[in-house]
Amino acid sequence: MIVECYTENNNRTGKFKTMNRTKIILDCDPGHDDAIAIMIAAKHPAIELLGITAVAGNQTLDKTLPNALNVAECLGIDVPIYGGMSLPMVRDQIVAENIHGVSGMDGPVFPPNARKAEPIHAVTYIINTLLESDGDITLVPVGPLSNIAMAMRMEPRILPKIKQIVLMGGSTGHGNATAAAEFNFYADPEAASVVFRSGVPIVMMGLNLTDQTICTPDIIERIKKTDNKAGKLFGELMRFTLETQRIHNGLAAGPVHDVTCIAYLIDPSIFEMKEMYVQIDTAGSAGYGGSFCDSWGCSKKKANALVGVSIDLDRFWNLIEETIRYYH
Ligand SMILES: [Ca+2]
Repeated sequence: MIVECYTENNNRTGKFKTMNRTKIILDCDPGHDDAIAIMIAAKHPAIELLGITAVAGNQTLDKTLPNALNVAECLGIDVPIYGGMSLPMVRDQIVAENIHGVSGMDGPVFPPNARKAEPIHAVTYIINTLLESDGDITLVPVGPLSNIAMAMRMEPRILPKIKQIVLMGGSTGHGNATAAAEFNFYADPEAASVVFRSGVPIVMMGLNLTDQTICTPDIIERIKKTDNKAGKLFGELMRFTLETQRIHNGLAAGPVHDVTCIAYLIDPSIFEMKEMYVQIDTAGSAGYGGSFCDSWGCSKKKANALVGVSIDLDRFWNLIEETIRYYH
């Protein structure tokens, strides 16, 4: 579909004057930064959000799924939402309650929500949608990769149907769940391994890049000036993680990790990327869930991922603000 995009002043932006909208399925574990990824994906004219699938991650599925429904209801986002895997493929479950709170998305308080998830499993939805597609759908997983890996294992015929996978997870360097492993990969390392060995084109936004997207108080104030429901929710979400990330991870404020995937699909020129061979450690020792990114080509193996290495933060936050202004 060809769309035209206008700024809030109804001036043609030029940048997004005409474009093919990128069809995506957003697979998430809301999650504060997941909520903002939903917010941006649902409103930016370059993205066609086909569906939202929830997975256990930052919290258990009985919390992440209602969180997704609450965000959608709050912002008037009319896309189907599906519940998926409530447990990892092999390992015991972990959650990130220290960062995201008891609800998985502490901070905003939502009114009672009558909206229900669709009556089929997220993995079934992903399989059916891909099989019926023309191979033009991008999967955007921003939580543990349980839903995506299970879909690949249940129905391998989906593999050539996936245009690409743009994911948040892993790191070229440090972890945040362990010294070696980033949380999304550590929460389901076997699923991450299935995805990275699938042969599907992968774009990886890891901690090395996403930790730079810290949402400081001045950013929160700037977004607040949008003076709409999305800007208000943004502030309620980020004020909570600003504090927990400072206490638990020593960061100056809370990063919006997952949003980098949506920003990349809207404007990849914001990012510097590098092709690498990425291998996930599933051996169960100190490196469990770690992503070994062969940035020097030591392994001589063909690259299986395009990995984010740097980001233009000014342009990134401009894009976030511009998209939030589309809400009324
Ligand atoms: Ca997430």
